[in-house]
Amino acid sequence: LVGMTFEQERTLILVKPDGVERGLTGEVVRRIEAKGYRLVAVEMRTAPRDLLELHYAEHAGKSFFEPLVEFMASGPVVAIVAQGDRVIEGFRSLAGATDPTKAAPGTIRGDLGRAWPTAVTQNIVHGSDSPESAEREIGIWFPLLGE
Ligand code: RTP
Ligand code: MG
Repeated sequence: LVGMTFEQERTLILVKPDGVERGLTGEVVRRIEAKGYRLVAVEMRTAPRDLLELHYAEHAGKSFFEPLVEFMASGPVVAIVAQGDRVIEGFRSLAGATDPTKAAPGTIRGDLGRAWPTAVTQNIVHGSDSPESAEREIGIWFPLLGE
């Protein structure tokens, strides 16, 4: 392995209220671990609106912002910090496309996401989309988590 560098990254993953309600938390965690990523932190909680508005700040003003925050506050979520080699991109691959109808089979949203009666809003999981987002989101959900 001489000459190989391993980028140990961390990402913020959420099992959204639809995933928790449907009993899919274990399945999401299973896929994260089966891929070889490590769990650094796991916590179930019902997020207050102000935390969700911070988390989704980049979407403020968009048409789906209000329904999204409303939905995310509607029940408990499971917040996860996972670590591994290129885990940010890797978990986005595991999650699949935002719209469960378009998500490829083999992905969480493709295998488990329902096109009906839920909207795109309810797509089981969230995953940070860049190192900057991951650091920001981990700080929001787990402010006490060290390096
Ligand atoms: P996420 O942030 O949850 O990992 O999902 P994403 O990157 O694939 O999607 P993003 O564009 O960041 O949108 C965040 C969440 O907002 C909801 N959404 N609804 N047109 C719509 O109705 C719409 N677009 C996005 C989804 O819940 C999406 O995951
Ligand atoms: Mg996103």
